[in-house]
Amino acid sequence: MPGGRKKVHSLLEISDEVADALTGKRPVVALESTVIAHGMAYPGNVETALSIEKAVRDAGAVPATIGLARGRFVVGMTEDQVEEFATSTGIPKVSSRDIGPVLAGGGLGATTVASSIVAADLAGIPVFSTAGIGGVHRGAQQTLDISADLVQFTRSKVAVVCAGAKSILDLGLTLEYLETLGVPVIGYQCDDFPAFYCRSSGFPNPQRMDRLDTVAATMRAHWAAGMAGGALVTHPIAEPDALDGAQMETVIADALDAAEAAGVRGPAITPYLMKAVSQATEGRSATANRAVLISTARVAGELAVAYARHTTDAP
Ligand code: PSU
Ligand code: MN
Repeated sequence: MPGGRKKVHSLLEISDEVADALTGKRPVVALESTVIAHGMAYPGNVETALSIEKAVRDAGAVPATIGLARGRFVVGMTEDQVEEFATSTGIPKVSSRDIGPVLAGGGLGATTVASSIVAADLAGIPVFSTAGIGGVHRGAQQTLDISADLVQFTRSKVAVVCAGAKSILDLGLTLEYLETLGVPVIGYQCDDFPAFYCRSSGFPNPQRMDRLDTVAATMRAHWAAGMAGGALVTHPIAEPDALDGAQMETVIADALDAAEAAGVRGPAITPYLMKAVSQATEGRSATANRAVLISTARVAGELAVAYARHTTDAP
């Protein structure tokens, strides 16, 4: 569409640092803001968000934390903006379907994985990092509650680095659905699809790759073949930070019962369960959450570096 790019750019408020890196074809990692606004309590959320950014920098890439404000996607939040998202109450959680309404309304919006990769794709950032993606919820056979994150993976050309998804979800069904959607799922230096706080979900990753150069080459090949969407790159939480799978199962089962009794549904369910799990583990899950956010961001930074090198080296 003639003029289409211009329209796209008018929706982006890109920080100078991120814009410079993109112009110079240097590595950038996109980051979400739902985890800041809804995933953790203040002031830990600010400290964690800044530590995530530091992990990306330490790996040699530029972090671009994404949110919605003033009718545009902010790509590369300042520390003040991170503080604003961390402290303001009532910031809506924005998934794919909410992007248009919140852009038009002009208010703040916390981006989920789904809406963050929309912005990353528009900005030309090929790598995104999150600790846990949304997925197929337990009981989805009845509720049809399937995160729009999964569907958005078929629309945005962004590699999503994560430590799998939380076992509050049905991870077996999540992997089945990713297969149906044609999304490559790659274990980086791991056999099993990780379960966020826990190193393994018990389900194997369909692919395992031990070098990020191979992952970068796979992304390029996927896109060269005309695939519209992205890929999922999983890497587990480090052994010393990991929580015990069997113990977490009990905690999660209790949290799911409590959510049902309280009638919590829809977009509110993920934040509700995360809070309940954190309380039940007396903060141990929150500590693990911070650790896995940071370790995932480091891998994403390294992948962005490998991808930028691979792109530059390409004939
Ligand atoms: N999982 C987490 N922490 C989070 C989320 C998921 O461990 O904060 C957030 C992410 O932003 C993810 C979203 O994209 O929840 C998924 O929500 P839903 O299932 O409503 O699509
Ligand atoms: Mn849902």
